[in-house]
Amino acid sequence: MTQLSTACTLDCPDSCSLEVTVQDDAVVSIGPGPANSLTEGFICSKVKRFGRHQYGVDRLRHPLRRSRPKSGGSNGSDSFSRVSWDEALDEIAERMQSIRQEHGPEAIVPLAYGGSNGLITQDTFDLQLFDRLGASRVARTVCAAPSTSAAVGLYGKMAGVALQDYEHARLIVVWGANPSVSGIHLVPIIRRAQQNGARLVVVDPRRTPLAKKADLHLQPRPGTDLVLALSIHHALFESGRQATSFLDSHCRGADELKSAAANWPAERAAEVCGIEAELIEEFVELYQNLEPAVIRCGWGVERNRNGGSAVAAILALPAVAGKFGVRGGGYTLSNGGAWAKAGLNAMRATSQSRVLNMNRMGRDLLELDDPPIKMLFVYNHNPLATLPAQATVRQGLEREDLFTVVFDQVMTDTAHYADIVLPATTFLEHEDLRLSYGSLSLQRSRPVVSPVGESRSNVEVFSDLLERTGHLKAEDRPLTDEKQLVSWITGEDLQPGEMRFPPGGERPIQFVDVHPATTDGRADLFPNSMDRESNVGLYQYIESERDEAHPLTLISPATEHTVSSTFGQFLNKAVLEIHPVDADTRGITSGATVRVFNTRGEVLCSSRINSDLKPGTVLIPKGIWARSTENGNTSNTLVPDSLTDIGAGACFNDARVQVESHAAATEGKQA
Ligand SMILES: Nc1nc2c(c(=O)[nH]1)N[C@H]1C(S)=C(S)[C@@H](COP(=O)(O)OP(=O)(O)OC[C@H]3O[C@@H](n4cnc5c(=O)[nH]c(N)nc54)[C@H](O)[C@@H]3O)O[C@H]1N2
Ligand SMILES: Nc1nc2c(c(=O)[nH]1)N[C@H]1C(S)=C(S)[C@@H](COP(=O)(O)OP(=O)(O)OC[C@H]3O[C@@H](n4cnc5c(=O)[nH]c(N)nc54)[C@H](O)[C@@H]3O)O[C@H]1N2
Ligand SMILES: [Mo]
Repeated sequence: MTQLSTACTLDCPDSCSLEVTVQDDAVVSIGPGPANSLTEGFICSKVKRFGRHQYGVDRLRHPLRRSRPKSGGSNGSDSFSRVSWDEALDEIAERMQSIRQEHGPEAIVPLAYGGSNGLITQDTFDLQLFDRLGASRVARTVCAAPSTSAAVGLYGKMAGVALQDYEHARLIVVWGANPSVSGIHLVPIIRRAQQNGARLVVVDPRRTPLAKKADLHLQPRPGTDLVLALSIHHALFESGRQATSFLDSHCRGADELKSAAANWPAERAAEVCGIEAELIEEFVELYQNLEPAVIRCGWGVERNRNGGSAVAAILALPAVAGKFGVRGGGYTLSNGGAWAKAGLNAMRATSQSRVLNMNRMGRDLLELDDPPIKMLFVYNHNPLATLPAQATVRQGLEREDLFTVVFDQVMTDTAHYADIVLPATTFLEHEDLRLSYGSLSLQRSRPVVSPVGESRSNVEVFSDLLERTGHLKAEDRPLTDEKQLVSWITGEDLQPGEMRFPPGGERPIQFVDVHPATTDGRADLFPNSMDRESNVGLYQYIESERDEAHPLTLISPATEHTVSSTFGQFLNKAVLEIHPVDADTRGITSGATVRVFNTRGEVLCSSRINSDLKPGTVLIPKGIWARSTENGNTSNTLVPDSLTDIGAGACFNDARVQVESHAAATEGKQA
């Protein structure tokens, strides 16, 4: 048995360092490694059990070619037959050439998101291939697009407070984040801070595990955070408690923010948010008086029509209240931007081809002309499970005249609609470099075992396709060796088990060690670019229309069982969570099969009554697969493909639905 150090690349802020025990070229066990101080000697149960993903029945072991039509319930592995890599890649390369000739290069669309990929398996030879072909480009907006707009606009993506430094805070605000599942290493740090006397505030429409431990829980209606944040600004400005000297010397745009906030005195805000005005005042008192104070802004805030403005208003709070400049004070969102000046090499694209928003991919597959999409190359992504407007995505994938390649580790819901399926390696079988967006670290992830079956890495496959399409250049060749690619990107040898930190260090203090990367180095509390991008203007609240037929708001946050849709193959039945009051009025009992519906479609699944939800809000988890519901539809069937105010992001938590017991629905139809 050997123990090998590596790092987890899955889409999670924590980026754990790992120790993998290997015997006879197989993974025996996976545990925490010592390198990343955030890992603190424990890892999540999903990665501990990664072996079942690596060696499970759903793992793809060789290339497959479709042998039956896509539509008409042809779903299933029996629609495919095994082919060799050469046959598969030749066919793909030929199709690329012929589609390019007949329809133009933009008829080819690379569909990737890459949340669980590092600097080796995303935006290297894949980027070169599609760039040199002149394929359409895809805006990766399914996550973090509105938050990124806000973080760039206000602070030029300044590095955030290190999660380890939350231990120094006297006040911790967890706003629209659920670290108990989505980044578990923050939880013991918060617990220790609380033991040392820190206060905890949680802002979330449901009573999350941390909300249960909080001193104050604000439970706003989904999508109303903008109003809540502005009312806090208003209270600070109105009572003269804003940090005037900090605003004068380090910020711009405070006056514009102040006047937008003036629309939201606590009483009016409380009504829109569905919370008591006294609770807003209590928040203001805590935030004003306690120091250091830190806000962990999560991604639950951004996924609605007000998402961009809401994140911006939250990120502006530490500036207005004067919370920067001390260890454990300020905010944390994504720390990805901390690496901007780290001197890492990257492959670059030059093509000016059209850009498609992935949140509209279903619509684009069905409607786009000039040219229509003729080839979809899916990798690092499971669009049928994770994109909005699922019915249109599925209809698009069903097009017989669309040539679809799905390159994945397992037979995903999307892969069932492929013409060619290619088996991919996992992070235990290939090289990667993980830039963490939570802990401030760059780590090397490396193959600890040989690939399962005939699976190949992204670098192997995309460089091979460059070769087959005649686009591989002489200077590319050395870098097709993944180890050389690692050295080229890092500019030195980063060994497995080592850590590298960005210029501001592992635990930077905001406005001391790191500063806004805006043009004048000031925080911009009212970025004009954001104001221009929004139809209504920055910090202007967009009310949701009343929809009597669909009065409930569906949210679909992360759960402990999956990482996005990864590991969804292991889930049994998905459940809809509903508040007892909403269940009662609909005659729904716990465990009953329910029909959750709106004009986009319906989900049939089991139900669970949960008083932790805010009444009027229901929940179906993110990332479930078709097999987990009665009718194969998941939350994304009900999610609109409307876009956020700023950043063109997805509105996952802005779906309006109705719920009825399935028994009632069937009786209704019979009557
Ligand atoms: N186990 C696990 N970990 C993950 C992931 C996973 O799928 N599973 N996904 C990873 C990825 S891709 C991401 S982006 C992060 C996301 O991690 P988080 O930032 O935690 O985001 P979400 O899980 O989307 O939602 C967080 C919370 O926002 C609440 N929420 C929903 N709507 C609103 C709203 O309008 N306002 C407020 N204030 N709260 C709201 C939800 O109830 C939820 O508790 O986690 C990463 N980590
Ligand atoms: N309803 C709802 N939907 C959501 C969300 C929500 O809150 N609600 N959240 C959204 C968020 S935050 C995100 S980030 C997206 C993520 O959505 P996706 O980008 O679709 O992420 P995953 O579902 O993890 O799918 C990634 C796929 O890539 C494969 N893969 C991993 N590594 C490699 C590799 O090296 N090579 C190849 N070829 N394949 C690889 C994995 O096996 C997996 O099937 O989902 C979004 N979808
Ligand atoms: Mo995400």
